[in-house]
Amino acid sequence: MGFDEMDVDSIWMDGEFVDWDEAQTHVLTHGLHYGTGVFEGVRCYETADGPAIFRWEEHLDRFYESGKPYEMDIPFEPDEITDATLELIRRQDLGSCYIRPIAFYGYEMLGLNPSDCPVNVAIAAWPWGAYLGEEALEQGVDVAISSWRKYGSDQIPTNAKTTGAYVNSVLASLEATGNGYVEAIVLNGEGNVAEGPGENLFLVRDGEIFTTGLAESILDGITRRSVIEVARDLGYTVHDQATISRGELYTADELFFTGTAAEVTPIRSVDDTTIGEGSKGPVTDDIQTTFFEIVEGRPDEYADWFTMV
Ligand code: PPE
Repeated sequence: MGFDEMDVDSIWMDGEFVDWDEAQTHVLTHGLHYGTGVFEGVRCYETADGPAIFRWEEHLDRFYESGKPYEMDIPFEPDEITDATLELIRRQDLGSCYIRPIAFYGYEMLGLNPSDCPVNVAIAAWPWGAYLGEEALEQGVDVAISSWRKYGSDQIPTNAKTTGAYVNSVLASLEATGNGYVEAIVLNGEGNVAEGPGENLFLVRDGEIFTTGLAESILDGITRRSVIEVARDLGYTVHDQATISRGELYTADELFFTGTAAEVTPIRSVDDTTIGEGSKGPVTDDIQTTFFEIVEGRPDEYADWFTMV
């Protein structure tokens, strides 16, 4: 669904709320030319006590940290970004929604060194349903190994959520969907599994859970961290710094993606090879069910994962 069809009218930009259509920038913006921006994707869930943002503090921390390698000082305090976000959700009367903060080097001059450019900051929020489709959450998705490798952290820091770096994900996504798959799995420079274009990856074997480690060229996903904790709370053994070879994917009992947008999405085939029974496996089901119970029910033991709107 395009933005035109959504009931949204405001964006917070550089300290003030502006009309959705007025949230514009110059075509000679540094970030547009060189991808020098950092962003976040955060979900707010409708709960019995009203909308609650899932793991806002963690996303906010990552937002500021993403700027560090680019020497980007975000010219607003975390409290200001928080207040703006809460107000943005309230004034648009949004319940469950997706929140997109972005900071980028702006308009002043071009040339690679952005030091003289201002840093612009914007926050938008809109309704966003299941990332890979409602059906994907139940049936699982068909994925293919991308011919595009994930860049290493010695090329572009993979723990920073940098706008320009997402061209790698765009290539993987175009290739996968062009070939009739829903999503890709991207290998790292060593040829081992990194992650999806916009998701982290989990593997289940003999009842134990594995997810690719932080040194495998992945984004340190906040859903990943949450799922690791939830799985351990459920009693599973979780290997959270695993190296997963390509071959292990095909013989896994279960595979699933995690991400803010993708939530917990089962993978039912890789390169046309059926994974497990070709449907959502029992461990994936357990974790997915618990994940949705937490984000929608906000139980006491996970209350500190939420920021009430
Ligand atoms: N890896 C990548 C490359 C990635 O982009 C995401 C999030 C994750 C892992 C999972 O991270 P986290 O959301 O903190 O659990 N991708 C975001 C952007 C998706 C988009 O299409 O845009 C997201 O899920 O919001």
